[in-house]
Amino acid sequence: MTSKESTLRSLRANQDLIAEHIVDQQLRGLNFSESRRQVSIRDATENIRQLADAIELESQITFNGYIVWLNDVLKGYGFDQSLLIDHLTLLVDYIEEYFAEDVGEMVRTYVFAAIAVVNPEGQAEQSFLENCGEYRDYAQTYLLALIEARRNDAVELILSAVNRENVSIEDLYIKIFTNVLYEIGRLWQSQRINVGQEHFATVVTQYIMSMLYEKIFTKELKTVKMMGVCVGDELHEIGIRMVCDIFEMNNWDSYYLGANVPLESIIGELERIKPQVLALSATTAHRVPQCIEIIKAIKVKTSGTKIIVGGRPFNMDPGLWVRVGADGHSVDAVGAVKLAQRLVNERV
Ligand code: B12
Repeated sequence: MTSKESTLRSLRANQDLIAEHIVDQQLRGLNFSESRRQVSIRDATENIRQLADAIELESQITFNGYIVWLNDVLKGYGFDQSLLIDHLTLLVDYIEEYFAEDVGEMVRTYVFAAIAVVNPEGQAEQSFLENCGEYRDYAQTYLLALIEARRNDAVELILSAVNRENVSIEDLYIKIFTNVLYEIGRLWQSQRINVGQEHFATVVTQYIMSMLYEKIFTKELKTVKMMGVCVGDELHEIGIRMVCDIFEMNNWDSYYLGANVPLESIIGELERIKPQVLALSATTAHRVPQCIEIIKAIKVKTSGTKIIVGGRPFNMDPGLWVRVGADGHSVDAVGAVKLAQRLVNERV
């Protein structure tokens, strides 16, 4: 067995035990209720799961991203960074003491590299609206309307931008909506807005996307088809919906399946619709191992469909798409269309 295999086996088989041990070490002498202890054990188990996923994917970058994110979340709750560092150090100490030497070494490497990138001030200070370019004012006004629950203002702003100011749907999706939603996530992560505000922003954005459908879907005859779906139990579906819409606008017939589609149904739909390209989307690194399973199964059952992947973990770790067995990756929806076109042309 390789070091990677034995580390994965050790972490996955013992995650509850390890989590319980480090939480008890960390809470020793403090006055914590049993229910609070159980919540801490659940959170610690999640950290071990994320570590194991990163080791499986050979992606230090996604584990670093997770720890930086966790640090910001804890900071939002008023916890000092030392809490997280102590927690991670206890994890390494425990693994080194009770598991094989190569397992301890691998865990130490991943965990200490992640600790090294955690910034004491938190990483969440730069606004995503900085990436909006000439659309910064629209994005700022839209964000504020969403946060203040002014739905009609938000809708009117965007419809007027598209219908009267000629803002293209590509720019609206990628420069305005994507950055505003990332910013919503950042504000939620640092406890500056609540879950309700985040959900409201999502729903209003989806509502406006539906209002634009007559501009996206035309009756033209199209010769190439693509299908878009989220992997496994990934619920973040707006990114892949944007990808499908942009394909549709670029003379592809798009089949948007959304989230929570069982593997057998994906395969069934591939056999029925026969798209040239399948676009898989993952937002949380935790779902990337499921992506590997899906790609493996599809390549066995169907042939000829090119599989492209995208979403947060693939944008963070530029080599990840190769390790999951995909045919390509692009950071956004416009790039996805160019990539798919290239892959389809390569086949002929
Ligand atoms: C809206 C939202 C939700 C909604 C999703 C609703 C829906 N119907 O989609 C709900 C409430 C369900 C949700 C739930 C959760 N969320 Co959430 N969510 C978000 C938020 C704010 C926006 C997501 C979004 O729509 N982004 C905009 C789209 C357009 O961006 P995108 O997906 O990256 O897509 C672009 C590219 O990546 C690319 N692309 C996407 N897919 C593909 C595919 C291909 C093939 C290609 C080529 C390109 C491509 O194209 C798109 C644009 O061009 C993000 C913040 C963020 N940074 O994204 C957090 C965020 C992703 N969520 C987060 C978390 C933690 C969660 C939960 C775990 C919370 C919880 N405790 O329950 C759950 C997990 C649910 C699950 N099982 O998946 C974290 C993830 C942190 C991490 N370390 O992984 C984030 C980053 C928030 C944060 N900053 O803390 N969430």
